[in-house]
Amino acid sequence: MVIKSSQLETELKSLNAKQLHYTNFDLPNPQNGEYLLCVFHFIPGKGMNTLQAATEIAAESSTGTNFTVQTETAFSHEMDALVYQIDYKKELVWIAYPWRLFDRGGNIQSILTYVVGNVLGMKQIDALKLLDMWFPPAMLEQYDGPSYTLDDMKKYLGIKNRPVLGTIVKPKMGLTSAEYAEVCYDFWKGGGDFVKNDEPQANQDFCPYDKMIKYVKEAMDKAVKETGKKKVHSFNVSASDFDTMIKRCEMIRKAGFEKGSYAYLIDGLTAGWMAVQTLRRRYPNVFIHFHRAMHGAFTRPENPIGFSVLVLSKFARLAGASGIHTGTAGVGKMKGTPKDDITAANGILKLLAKGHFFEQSWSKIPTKDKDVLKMVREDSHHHVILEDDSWRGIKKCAPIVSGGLNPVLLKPFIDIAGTTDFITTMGAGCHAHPDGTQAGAAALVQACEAYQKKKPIEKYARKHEELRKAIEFFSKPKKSLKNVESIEKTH
Ligand code: CAP
Ligand code: MG
Ligand code: MG
Ligand code: MG
Repeated sequence: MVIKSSQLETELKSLNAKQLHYTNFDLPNPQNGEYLLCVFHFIPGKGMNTLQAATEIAAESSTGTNFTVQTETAFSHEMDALVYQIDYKKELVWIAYPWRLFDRGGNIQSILTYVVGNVLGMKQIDALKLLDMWFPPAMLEQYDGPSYTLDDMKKYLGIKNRPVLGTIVKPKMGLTSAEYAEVCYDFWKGGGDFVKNDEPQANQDFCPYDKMIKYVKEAMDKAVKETGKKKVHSFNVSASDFDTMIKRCEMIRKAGFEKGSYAYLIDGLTAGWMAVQTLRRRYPNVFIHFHRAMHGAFTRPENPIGFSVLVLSKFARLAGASGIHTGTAGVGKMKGTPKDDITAANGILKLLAKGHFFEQSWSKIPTKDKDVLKMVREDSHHHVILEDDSWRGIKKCAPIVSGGLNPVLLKPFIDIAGTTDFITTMGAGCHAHPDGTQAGAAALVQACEAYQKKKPIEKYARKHEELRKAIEFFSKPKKSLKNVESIEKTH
């Protein structure tokens, strides 16, 4: 029996008959497997107290609307979402969603349409931000989760105990297909592992998609031959429609790239979750790279309406993305904090992970199952898990760390993240190097070598020219912003 504060007692008495259907502070065990659990930062709109507003949100995000309707049935009320916990001081509300509400067979779009759908636009709230959620094991089984993982990519590349070192071709747009491929070759020749299309790359007339694929293949073959190392390219397959997306995937597959040497990048928020899940289901042997462009509209810390980086990342893992950008914890150019970005990275890497509020096990871990408990313990030491036991749970999803990083910032980020189990992609951090892309790639490789040898990069740079120049260039204080303002004033 939950001890109810006097404020809660008062608010319970203020509920109308409809609102009373959408609350239950005496749920015997919210984690009994029946419910998807969500916790929101919650501020009621004017004219309503917290519980009144919260039950309105629970209604609209499950079975209800703004009036009781004559067509309700005993069974429809079994599907009511339930407000089951409130922290008035921290302005937090917990809502339990009967997971039979959702489309069967594992559909992320269906969940999002409920829990962060209409409700984000309702008058009854001034703040509604989904901070964390907990998936019951029986629900996890309905969802695909990742298939081709970072472990597979590292095995293909022959990498152990270090991040996959990547870049994004820059300028972001405007290179011809051949110029684009040149940059790929230079990065791979310089020692880099992984090149991605930038998030807007598509079939622009100055860089036709089929030519881009053809020249990248030639660049990759040349670089592999000259370096003796495997390379990967992540192609942006986001498109206007399903058929065009599949056509792009097939063009890549038929261009002669061997399994493991290519990934499919999808702008998961602007292209949509259907695209993400389609790629996962059609191409289980390909790394599905989720770029999160547009996420800031929902996740920025100052946004009162939306969802957290952790929530977005957990949904990406559930949908089966092999990796998703999780931010640089403020080390790079994007807003972010360790609390937001590192919690998200851990939340999608581990088999058992502490979120902002819930501890999520991504596998059925019955208390007596000693194998799985052993795996959980091994997992915390980053051993490869779920390789043979993927039936037991949802495989890992790789943090992809990008946005304003450069070789000087590699170790600072690893120190904050506490893991090297990620892909890093540095755009300007490579191509702005004074000696160009090959030197930029070499500087990144050298910064990683220094980390692995536990040597300060300044010391390691004494014998590594490219790294020395990178430190000089990227450590220079940026031109002060006031010059920019003064230029703007003169226009
Ligand atoms: C990085 C990037 C990535 C952002 C995405 C860009 O380029 O290619 O899209 O990192 O942000 O276009 O800005 P730079 P996030 O390396 O030149 O910054 O990873 O936070 O989703
Ligand atoms: Mg009910
Ligand atoms: Mg409606
Ligand atoms: Mg980009």
